[in-house]
Amino acid sequence: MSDNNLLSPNSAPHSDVEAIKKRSDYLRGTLTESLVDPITGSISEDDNRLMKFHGSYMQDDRDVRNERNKQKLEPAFQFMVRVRAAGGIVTPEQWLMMDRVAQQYANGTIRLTTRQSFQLHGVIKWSMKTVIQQVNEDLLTTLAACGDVNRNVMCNPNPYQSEVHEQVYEWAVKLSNHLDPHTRAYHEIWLDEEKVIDSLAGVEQEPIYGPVYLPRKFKIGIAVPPANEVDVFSQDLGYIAIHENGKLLGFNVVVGGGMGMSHGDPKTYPQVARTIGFIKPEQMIELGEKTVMIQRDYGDRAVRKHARFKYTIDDRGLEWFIEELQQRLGWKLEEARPYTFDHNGDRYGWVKGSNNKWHFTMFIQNGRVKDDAELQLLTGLREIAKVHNGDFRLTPNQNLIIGNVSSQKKKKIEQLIETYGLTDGSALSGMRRNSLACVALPTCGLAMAESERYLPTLIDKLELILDEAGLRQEEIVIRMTGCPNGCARPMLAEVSFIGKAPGKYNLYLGGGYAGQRLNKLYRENIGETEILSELKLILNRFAKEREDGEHFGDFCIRAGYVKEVRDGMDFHG
Ligand code: SRM
Ligand code: SF4
Repeated sequence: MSDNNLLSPNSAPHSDVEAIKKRSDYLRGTLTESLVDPITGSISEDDNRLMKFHGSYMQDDRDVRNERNKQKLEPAFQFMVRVRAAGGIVTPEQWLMMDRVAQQYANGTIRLTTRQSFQLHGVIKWSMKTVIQQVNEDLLTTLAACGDVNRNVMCNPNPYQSEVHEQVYEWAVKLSNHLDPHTRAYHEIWLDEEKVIDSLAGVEQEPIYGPVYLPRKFKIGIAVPPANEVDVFSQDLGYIAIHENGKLLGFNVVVGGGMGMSHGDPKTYPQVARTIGFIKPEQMIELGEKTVMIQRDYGDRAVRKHARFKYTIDDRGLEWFIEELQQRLGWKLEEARPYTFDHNGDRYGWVKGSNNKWHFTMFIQNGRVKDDAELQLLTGLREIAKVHNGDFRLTPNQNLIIGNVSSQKKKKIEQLIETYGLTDGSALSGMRRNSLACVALPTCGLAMAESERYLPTLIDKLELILDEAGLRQEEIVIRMTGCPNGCARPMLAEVSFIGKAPGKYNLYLGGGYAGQRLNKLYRENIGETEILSELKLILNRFAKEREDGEHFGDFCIRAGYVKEVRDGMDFHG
């Protein structure tokens, strides 16, 4: 237990970021000036910290970093822009806007993220204002897509399956709106709104966050059993919809999940969220608000690595949290209700919804929407968006649902799907259909190894092993990240790779198929040859010795490859 965390936030020494937030005047800093500075494509470190709250990160193209350095040029500075919509649902017009902006101002690709948001890469500083204005004109936002606030609220991406799914989505939107920051800085800096409030005189307020916002990012996801696409146990705060006979009864609440850790630092670890009780639907917003405020007041503001809500809970205890929460709410949670999860992957292909509309879930490799010699994905989706009058739904598995297609439009959309070779995943291996990779190189400044650019070719090779073992259709959840921050939630996969150095990964096994259990380190710092030989042995044995219906992650534990991890604090042990 860290002593730091038990001090009140005001008495502990604060990290530099806390000071930057404090003097930023509700996230203004000197961003306006930095953005027009013609001398450099970068912005100051202080402004870069604030920029995150506005939905963007300064990056540089790491593929050309050394070369530019040799030529004594400044790094190829560029910005990543994250665009969010609760539950990842957007209109065809919004899709077309993203497509247009990606081509005109970014690197010509759209990235669908693991939290149902969009990312654009390669935007130069001087285009940032235009990009953010265009995003807002079409009623999407970048505000709070990053930064020490509540992030995009994730939600089961299939609201059409039943009325319960629709209601849950509506709650996700309400909660998301409720937790949005109130600062007008965003509107002033990006949307040219005049500064009408004198924030320094104390008139401007952040009723939930206060002037220094949260100690760290905060994440919420809502699952509708039996599906756990949102990986509810990875969230700081998760809601699990409890429904009976088509009626939403309420939510079980889970708290204190998170993925990020550092290699070789046992004080940092991934954690699965734990259940604290059941609430009625109309109580979910108040509970969300109070939970965020508890983290605001008790989260560690001294050590950012230790500032996530999972550490606040683990240090102080779940009982402490429940008591603090109930005291602030003025009411008690009921006992958690039974439910079961049976998968965290997407269900592909066409399905008719409860509203008689059609919905097509398509596989998008690692969420990257682009045109290349093999596949005109960006163009195909653009053509679909031009005729589609339903919606697009980004899934937590980096895939896309063409949602709410009317019977009249279905034929046309089917034709376009065929013309552009878009896939429902049925011709792919079960492993590829269940794969996730984070962005990593060349844009992510924290990447230690490739991820998005490497996992597809590694799977090509693993597929040869799967074919030989008769496991091609076996659904195996496989994930890769370029570093241990866990952006593709690899610690919850049945098999995962976490980057250590170029071409080297730690191999983890034994995660739960439905995202209910963390995996465990099996081999450290290995390259492709060793990865393939290790997995060949295990997959072959799995094919021969598995029990009926047994999933790969469960087998890895039963066969003794790794120990079961019940609590994140045992992840490294
Ligand atoms: Fe993430 C940081 C990409 C989901 C944990 N994440 C980053 C940054 C911004 C790198 C940076 O700080 O410089 C990455 C930008 C890369 C790039 O070039 O685009 C990045 N994270 C992503 C995305 C795009 C991965 C993807 O391939 O889809 C996801 C965007 C989500 C969104 O739309 O909001 C993304 N990141 C996640 C998730 C998964 C989730 O939220 O469900 C996690 C693990 C869950 C969690 O938070 O515990 C995650 N990202 C991190 C962390 C570790 C936080 C920690 O607790 O220590 C960092 C590093 C940090 O914050 O300092 C990070
Ligand atoms: Fe970057 Fe690491 Fe996140 Fe991958 S997991 S996007 S390498 S921060």
